[in-house]
Amino acid sequence: MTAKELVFSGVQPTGNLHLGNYLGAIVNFVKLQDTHDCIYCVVDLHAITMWQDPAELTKATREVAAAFIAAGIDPRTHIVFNQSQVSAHAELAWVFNCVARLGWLNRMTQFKEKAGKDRENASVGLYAYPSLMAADILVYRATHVPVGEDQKQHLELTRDIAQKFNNDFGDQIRAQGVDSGLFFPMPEPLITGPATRVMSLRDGTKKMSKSDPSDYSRINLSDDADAIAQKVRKAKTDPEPLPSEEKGLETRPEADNLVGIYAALSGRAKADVLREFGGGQFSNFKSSLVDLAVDKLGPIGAEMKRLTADPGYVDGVLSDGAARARVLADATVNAVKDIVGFVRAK
Ligand code: AQP
Repeated sequence: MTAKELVFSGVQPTGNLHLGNYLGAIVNFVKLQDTHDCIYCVVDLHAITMWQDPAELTKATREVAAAFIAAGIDPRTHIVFNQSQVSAHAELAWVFNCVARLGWLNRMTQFKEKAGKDRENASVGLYAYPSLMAADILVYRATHVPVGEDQKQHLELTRDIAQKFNNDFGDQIRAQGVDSGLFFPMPEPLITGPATRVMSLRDGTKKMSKSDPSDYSRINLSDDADAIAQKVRKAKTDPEPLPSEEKGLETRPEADNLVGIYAALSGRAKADVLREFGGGQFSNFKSSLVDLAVDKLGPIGAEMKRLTADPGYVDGVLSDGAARARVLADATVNAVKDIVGFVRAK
């Protein structure tokens, strides 16, 4: 790792942390700890872009932090905190609201999906969400951002904002001693790992999501063995046996998803999984998938339960992480204030 490489990513405390969040994001967070300095954030400011019950928000914030730790993130070597404790995120987001263009935000598919038909009634925060996400990343001048595929467009917007800021304020940035004029780096999305897009267990064409009204659509990290077994058994399939080759999954989204989940959890390639289960009935495959999922997720769920039973410990981790994050983030915001021309006490 070069000294300049820094990883940042976040997860929203909106309840129902699921297998998609785990395989698409958290598994990669854990791996990157060995090669990078990492900052992992529970993005509570993002969560309130849609209504959150305050008591549930507090609980979900602790639950995401517990999931990070239970999955293997070390909050002493790296930084784990919740976003609202570091006000620099919101301050930089305001500057970025003034850098980003309406046309850019109008193209964001996540806003369109989440606002749905009742756009007029969506919060301004939901619309401006990508500016805040850009601030989360750039306030640490992070270079690498591990995310699921659904966040690709927001990452592109983050790069556009970084570039426009660097262009708009090039002279001032150079006057600050940054000869290249690149005050903000162009952060790279890391959309890698075993399952960048895990689909709903009820509909293989829809992303597994926290907000799906059916709990049977997802495996939650807090699910016990019985719940995992029931959900996998009830997962939608088709009447055909499993194919023996990967191309046989092309027109079978539900089968493809379950095989993908099995492959991701077992660290094997899909083709290899099909060599073992191809030609067989779904019921046998599902039994093996239940055993595997319980084996892999059970200990994480149990550790999350243990940690959330001690909110004092979790809150301590978050406030310690926030204190360390604040030092880094405040330095960036102070430099931005100087670049933009804001008067501040020195
Ligand atoms: N289905 C998924 N497959 C792979 N990765 C996923 N991620 C989310 N869903 C999947 C990744 O998980 C990280 C944290 O997501 P988030 O909580 O910040 O936001 P989200 O994408 O809005 O999560 P949900 O579950 O889809 O929530 P709702 O229902 O509110 O839309 C991100 O890196 C994301 O890519």
